[in-house]
Amino acid sequence: MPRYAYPRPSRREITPESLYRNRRRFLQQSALLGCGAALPGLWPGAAYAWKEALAEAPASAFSTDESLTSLDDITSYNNFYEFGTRKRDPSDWAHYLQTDPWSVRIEGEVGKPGEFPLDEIVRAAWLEERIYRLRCVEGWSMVIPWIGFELRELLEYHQPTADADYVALETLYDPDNLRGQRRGIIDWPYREGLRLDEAMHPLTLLAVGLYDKPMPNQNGAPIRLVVPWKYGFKSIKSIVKIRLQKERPVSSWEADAPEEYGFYANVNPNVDHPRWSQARERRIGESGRRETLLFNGYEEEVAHLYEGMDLEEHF
Ligand SMILES: Nc1nc2c(c(=O)[nH]1)N[C@H]1C(S)=C(S)[C@@H](COP(=O)(O)O)O[C@H]1N2
Ligand SMILES: [Mo]
Repeated sequence: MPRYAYPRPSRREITPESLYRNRRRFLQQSALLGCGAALPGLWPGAAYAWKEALAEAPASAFSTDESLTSLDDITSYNNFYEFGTRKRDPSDWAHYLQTDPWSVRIEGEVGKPGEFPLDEIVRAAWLEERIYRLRCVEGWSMVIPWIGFELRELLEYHQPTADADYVALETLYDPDNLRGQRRGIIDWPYREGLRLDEAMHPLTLLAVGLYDKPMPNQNGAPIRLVVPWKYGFKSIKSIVKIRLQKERPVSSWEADAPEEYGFYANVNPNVDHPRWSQARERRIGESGRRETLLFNGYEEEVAHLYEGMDLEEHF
């Protein structure tokens, strides 16, 4: 596992034990609050307490100072093929996505597999002060103030085994409500994958909100991945399953068009997509184009993950 030479946004080292203790403490607290009238304003219903607190999330040390894309653009120009392939389809149809109840299952090469309700996962992260706000360029088109916690916190809790080399993630499959899944746009459910060291990098977030709100449905409610140094499609939405495994997973886009979409998908101005140049990009809401930066500007933080690899071959 590589060493991280830069400041970590998290305040404390988290052991699985302390995470567990906090889960238990939080559950006790919730139970107390649930049966009394304690602090009604602060805890409007224990199940939703974390949603009310998102505005207080402190800034990540990795945030850019680029100006933010408007909430309106962030929520009306989306890729979420579960609702159709047009940019407006997600804002038109994502209200059908059922996000409550929601749980995330962790399985495969882990010492402690299991499925936890989303509320429990997020509230445990809140208690440990591990929720923060990362302002970064997403999908090379928008600058979004995400709110979330490091994927590695969740993975560490479940104790990856020595054979856990890769992480495979899956989106909800629910064709009754996700109308795009009634058509064979891709092989559903949407799948993505990361190498374990990429998944354990502190920049890799599980985001549960943006601006001061819980995640809008069209952006991948209630929990989605954010991998700031990769192209947008790696950031899988509405995650229900995370599997650790020995073999490299095949992502949906790779399965669909392997010559166009590689497993790594690192933002790289020097490697063109077969049908277009990737040297320049346009921010939504801006008129001109700008030079694309290697690893989306996070070269210092992530380049060591790919030392010795030919990035034209492993695109
Ligand atoms: N489940 C799922 N996740 C997905 C997609 C999708 O179609 N389905 N599209 C991807 C692509 S191509 C991009 S660019 C980003 C867009 O995220 P945004 O709409 O929040 O900007 O989500 C990614 N995650
Ligand atoms: Mo994308």
